[in-house]
Amino acid sequence: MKDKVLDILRKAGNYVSGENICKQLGVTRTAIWKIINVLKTEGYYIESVNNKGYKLLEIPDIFNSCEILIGLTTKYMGRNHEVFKCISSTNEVAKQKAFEGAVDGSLYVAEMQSRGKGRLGKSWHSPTGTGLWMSLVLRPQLDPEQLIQITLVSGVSVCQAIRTVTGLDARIKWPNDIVVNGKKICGILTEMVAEQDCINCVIVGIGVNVNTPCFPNDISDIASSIFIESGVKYKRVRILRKILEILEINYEKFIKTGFAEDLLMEYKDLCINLGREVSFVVDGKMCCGVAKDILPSGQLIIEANDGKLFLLKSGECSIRGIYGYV
Ligand code: BT5
Repeated sequence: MKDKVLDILRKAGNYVSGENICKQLGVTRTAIWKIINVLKTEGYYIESVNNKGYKLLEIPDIFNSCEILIGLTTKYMGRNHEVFKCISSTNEVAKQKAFEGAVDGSLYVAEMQSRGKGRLGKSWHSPTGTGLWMSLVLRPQLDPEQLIQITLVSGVSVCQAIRTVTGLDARIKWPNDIVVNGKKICGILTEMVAEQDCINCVIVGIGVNVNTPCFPNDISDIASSIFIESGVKYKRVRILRKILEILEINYEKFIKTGFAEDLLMEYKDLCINLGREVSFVVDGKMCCGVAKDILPSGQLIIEANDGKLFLLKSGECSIRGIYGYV
């Protein structure tokens, strides 16, 4: 009912009388008054004027089903969703839900994560109200070694979504960081739930610093946000919807034609590693070289300073000049 009232106010764009809303929804004026009050406590700015009715003046920067679905053009990506105020990690929730049978494209989003995680046990700073912390359950038929390709497909999709909504020159740092002006504004953590030789499902966890005004000391040199880089505050749900839309298109392309064609080209166009001096770790040893290319498998080819070629599947690859590597 709340969504229906919101829908009427949104479509009207002007005052709608309580009586009119009652007629459309077949409920009493007291019921409408109560719903309007709930919406106001959620942050919707609704003006009530005698003899005119209600007018929606401002929509808050929150996640709820109505805001996620409004104007969303996807067929299935994000259509099944759940929003949490505070949760340990959306990836953990998504894994549990996947285990319970969550459908392809199910979305879990939180206002705040108490134990947001990065790769290899690292933590992800996920404060309340300013970032987009989301995880998707995908159920592709893939071999485990194709996990890296899904990571790259997600990376290219998130990067394209941020570019489309904000106009920022967002780039990808192989494999999974989205970077603006040399600082990380987004990280992606893909995890798989596998059975024997095939992937049962993939959890794609995406963390975007949208309106974050500042960061704790330990990451303030490497992290940034869309707000810091653009000076503009964006509704986080706008970025969420665009990610869902672009990811669905790219995911379907990936399922039909694989990663090797268009998606690889698009990824390379946005990737900042290529042709740059990088440092990387092989068998526990730090090496330096130049990133040469990305293979259709998703692996990064690096020519080390002694001429040896290395293929990286995952892990760290620092680029000279960004994140403090000089
Ligand atoms: C990542 O790991 O970049 C993947 C981050 C994925 C986060 C999302 S949020 C929704 C979903 N639920 C989760 O629990 N996780 C996913 P990695 O490449 O390992 O980078 C981690 C490193 O980035 C940390 O060690 C810090 O140095 C830095 N970092 C931590 N929080 C950050 C932030 N908010 N912005 C930028 N950098 C951050």
